[in-house]
Amino acid sequence: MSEAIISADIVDKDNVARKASLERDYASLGERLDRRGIAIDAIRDKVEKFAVAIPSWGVGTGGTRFARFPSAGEPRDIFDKLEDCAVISQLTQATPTVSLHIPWDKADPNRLKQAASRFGLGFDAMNSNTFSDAKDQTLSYKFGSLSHADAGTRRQAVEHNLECIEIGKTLGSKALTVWIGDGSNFPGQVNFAKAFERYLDAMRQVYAGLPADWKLFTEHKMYEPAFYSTVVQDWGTNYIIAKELGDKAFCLVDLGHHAPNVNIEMIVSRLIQFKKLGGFHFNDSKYGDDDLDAGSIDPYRLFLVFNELVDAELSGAEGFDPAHMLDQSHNVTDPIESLMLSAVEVQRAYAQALLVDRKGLEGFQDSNDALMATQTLKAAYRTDVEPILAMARLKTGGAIDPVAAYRAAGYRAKVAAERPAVAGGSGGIV
Ligand SMILES: [Mn+2]
Repeated sequence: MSEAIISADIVDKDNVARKASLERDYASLGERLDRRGIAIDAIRDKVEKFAVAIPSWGVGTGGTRFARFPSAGEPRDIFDKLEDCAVISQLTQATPTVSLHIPWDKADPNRLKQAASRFGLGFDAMNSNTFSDAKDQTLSYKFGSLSHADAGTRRQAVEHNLECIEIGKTLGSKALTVWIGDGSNFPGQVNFAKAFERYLDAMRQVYAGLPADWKLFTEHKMYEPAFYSTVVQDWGTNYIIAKELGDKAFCLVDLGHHAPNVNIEMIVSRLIQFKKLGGFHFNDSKYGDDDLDAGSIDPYRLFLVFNELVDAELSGAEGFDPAHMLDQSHNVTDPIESLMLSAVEVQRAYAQALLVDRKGLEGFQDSNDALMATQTLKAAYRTDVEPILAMARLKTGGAIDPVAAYRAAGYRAKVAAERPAVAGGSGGIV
């Protein structure tokens, strides 16, 4: 039995006050879905099993590009972060794993494992960091890491990634995510082909260190911190990387790492079709890599991504098993509340996508009925699935209203008293 950080009495009290209304809403939605030939309990069962990993860096308050505004009760280290992640997991019952970032979260792996298992948490993909210089690092990544012109710097970056794998092996992680900031700010600064060849060569060495049952995820991003060229800039380059490295290499899609208006759901479809979709960093954005809460700006896009995922799931696409992770960090909300709501939004998109009349859609596509095809998607998207999500949480021991239960528990005020403010800390824009 894992330890609950928020008192069960507080969660129960809040749930009791909401339960009767929820049951009525669930029954009413069930009746309407039944008319569409959908069994609500089957959807709820799938939602219960859906999980998304919390990024350790997400529970700290991120800065803006220009400044950092610390909040009360921020986690001081990875052990505080794990406690915050445990709160999110307890109340949403949707986030059983944490994705670590090394060296930000570096600690004795056995202690980390022990701390996580106390709360019933596991570890998702390990994340390496060669986009900033760690304290006491010999060679700087100012001009790149895995694609650096200097062989010694590349070697150091490879060794860091191998170290992340070693730590992850003790923790029970099964994947390494690599995102690099390598690129250039001026035309002529780097030779595109040579830089990419150096990157591939370095990544082959990382891949060689991967255990047999692990996956390697590479994350593309069109720009930033480099603004003229980026070595792993888009899904095309990412696909080449995954193909070059081998069967354990896959592409990771961070929703914020594309130009505005790019058709991300179509990229997702292509990667599924050619068996190279590794997983996601879910977040939302208005302009660039804004790292806002999932579904906060364009929930329809999130739904359309899940429409592709559910299509693959239901058609039994070979090798289809994407990793779901959140990746967000900003400055104006309580990160625990934002992460809980993001996890719920990702679940919501999944539940809505499960409601799509796929047989009907196929018929409209085959008969070129564009209007009815798009209305078929809209009918699923417009369905308020909140009673399904809330019932799934209630059934698995979570909170009907996670934010209300969290606020009733006064967790932030409690940790603010226990955790003195620290200077620095690690935010993240990855
Ligand atoms: Mn990311």
